Amino acid sequence: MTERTLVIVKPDGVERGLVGEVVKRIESKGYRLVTVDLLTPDRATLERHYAEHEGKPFFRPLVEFMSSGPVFAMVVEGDRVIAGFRSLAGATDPTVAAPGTIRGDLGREWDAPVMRNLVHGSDSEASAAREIAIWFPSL
Ligand code: D4T
Repeated sequence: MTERTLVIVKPDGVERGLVGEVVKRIESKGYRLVTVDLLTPDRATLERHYAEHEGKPFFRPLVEFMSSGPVFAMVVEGDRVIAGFRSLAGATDPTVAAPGTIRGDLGREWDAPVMRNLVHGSDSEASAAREIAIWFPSL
């Protein structure tokens, strides 16, 4: 089943020069880039993107961190890519993410807290549709 998902290389990943590495893993797996953008997101965009976390203690720090520098956002297409990219990314917390995953291989323990986990990937079909509309409204 061909799906689309929103993937973001977060500010820590862009700053460390890991965009190419993340794209390489996505393309090597057979997924296709539909569109990409390098941008510093504004708070309003991030508040919409992370609306489900509003009110949680990490919400404000997360929005501040995500707006602190450029991110590399992309729409990725492929067979069951929503679950597939989350499996490439690994567990949310890089300190426990399995080796072989983006967060497990590249996440650094001393970069804690957990919001500095290099990448974002949509977690369901509904989230993917919602997030793609926020980041790429013309698609
Ligand atoms: P994203 O959404 O970035 O792909 O991450 P996950 O899907 O793996 O994790 P999430 O939605 O639960 O969290 C979103 C974002 O918030 C940061 N975070 C999360 C945090 O800073 N502290 C926390 O306790 C949690 C749970 C990391 C990812």
